[in-house]
Amino acid sequence: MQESARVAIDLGAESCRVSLLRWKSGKPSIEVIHRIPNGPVHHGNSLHWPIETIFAGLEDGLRKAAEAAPEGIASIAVDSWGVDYVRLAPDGRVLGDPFCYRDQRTVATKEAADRVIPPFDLYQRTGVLPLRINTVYQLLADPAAGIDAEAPWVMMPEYILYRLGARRVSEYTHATHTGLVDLKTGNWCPEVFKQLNLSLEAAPPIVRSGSVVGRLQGPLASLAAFSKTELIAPACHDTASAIAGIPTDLSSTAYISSGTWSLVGTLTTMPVTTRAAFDSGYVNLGAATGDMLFHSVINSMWVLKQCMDSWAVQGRAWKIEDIVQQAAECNLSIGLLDMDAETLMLDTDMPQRINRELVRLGFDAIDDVAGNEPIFARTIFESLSVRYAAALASLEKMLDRKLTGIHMLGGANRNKLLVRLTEERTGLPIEIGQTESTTIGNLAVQLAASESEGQPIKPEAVRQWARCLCQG
Ligand code: LRH
Repeated sequence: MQESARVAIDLGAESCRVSLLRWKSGKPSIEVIHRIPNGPVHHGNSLHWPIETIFAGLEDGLRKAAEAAPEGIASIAVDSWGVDYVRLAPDGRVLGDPFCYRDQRTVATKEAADRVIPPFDLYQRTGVLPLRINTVYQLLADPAAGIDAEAPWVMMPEYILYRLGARRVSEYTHATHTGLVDLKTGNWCPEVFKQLNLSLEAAPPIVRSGSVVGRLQGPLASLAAFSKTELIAPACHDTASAIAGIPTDLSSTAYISSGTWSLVGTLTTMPVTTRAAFDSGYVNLGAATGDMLFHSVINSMWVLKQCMDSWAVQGRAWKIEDIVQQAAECNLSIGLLDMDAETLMLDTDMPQRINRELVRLGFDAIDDVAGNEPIFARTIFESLSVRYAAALASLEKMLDRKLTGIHMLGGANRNKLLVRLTEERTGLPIEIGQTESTTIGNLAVQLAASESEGQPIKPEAVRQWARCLCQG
């Protein structure tokens, strides 16, 4: 009998993908069967995710997958960017489009929370750097937006699973990014909920990566390929999935997962919550395989994508490959940006934001006219590589460990210029990993979960499946 297929859904801030794994003569073949463009949308002054459009697109993708896999689909798992969530009405429907983490509503709630729990205290308890985008500050902002603070919530990928028929859960790796999980117990931290006056009852129960959380239900379940389909919580945080998709040992290697954000760090066996780690901007997040992701969260391709969107509106559209190539050729270095600047995290008018930042830092502004776009791109890549190098230098110091190389994955892998600049600035060789490492990690966890028969997934099993899928 032919082995069953599997589906990995990866929600990205720029595109959502439905990928299908099939087995051909015992060899894996993974195909992105459907892609839905994505991006935050404005509702008046606030920024949201178009959840119904996303879900309808995913249903189309699942129908395509069912058609392409007559052998049957054993499981579906969903991951996404971290921190965003959906609030539910008593009948299980969504209470409006979920907020996007970039919305500015959390500026005030973070300041208020910091007055109740000093950021370093919260860091020591949860391992999470108090980033404005974190779920904790968003939950606190809901009442001001007229949202019932007692309404149950569920993170985005777990919501998609829930809507497909799963129970409401919060997967461990993803839960750790909320800023509400106790490092010691791996469960919600009741003291933090209490101190911040957040409802613990509204939070879903935490489950391990690789938990079977239900069976596909609803109209799609009537399709033959979906007659026995389980719903699995993979590492629902996409970065944790991407790291689970790396088949090699990371003990002396750093990772850079580069996309809308760049995550620069390594795996650690124990959390590191020293003052130095806090000051260097390092977070401790759950990994699918039991250890911790210890990395810096750096604003990244968002800045270029926002510039490109704004140029496109003015009839100056660029393809990413072309702008990267021309940026590599233009040797003009105008200045270096502080990639952590709050203004570069926001949307709209990015070229002007960049120029204001350059001037603030004592550099010349770049004339925002046709032909100068590669100079903007070059400035962003130069600044990113400098930021990567600084993050890795502090990592070596904190862990007292010499790094021997960098494993780079994600969209920017196609960006030879950024790879070259990073090698130059860090002095470390870069091994280019899989562009779709998140999908590989998602599928590897599904496969490990299916053979673990309800027991916790084994790290070696995840690595073995990742190796198998990478070779396919
Ligand atoms: C990358 C990512 C990252 C988070 C950010 C919100 O997609 O999940 O790990 O910090 O989105």
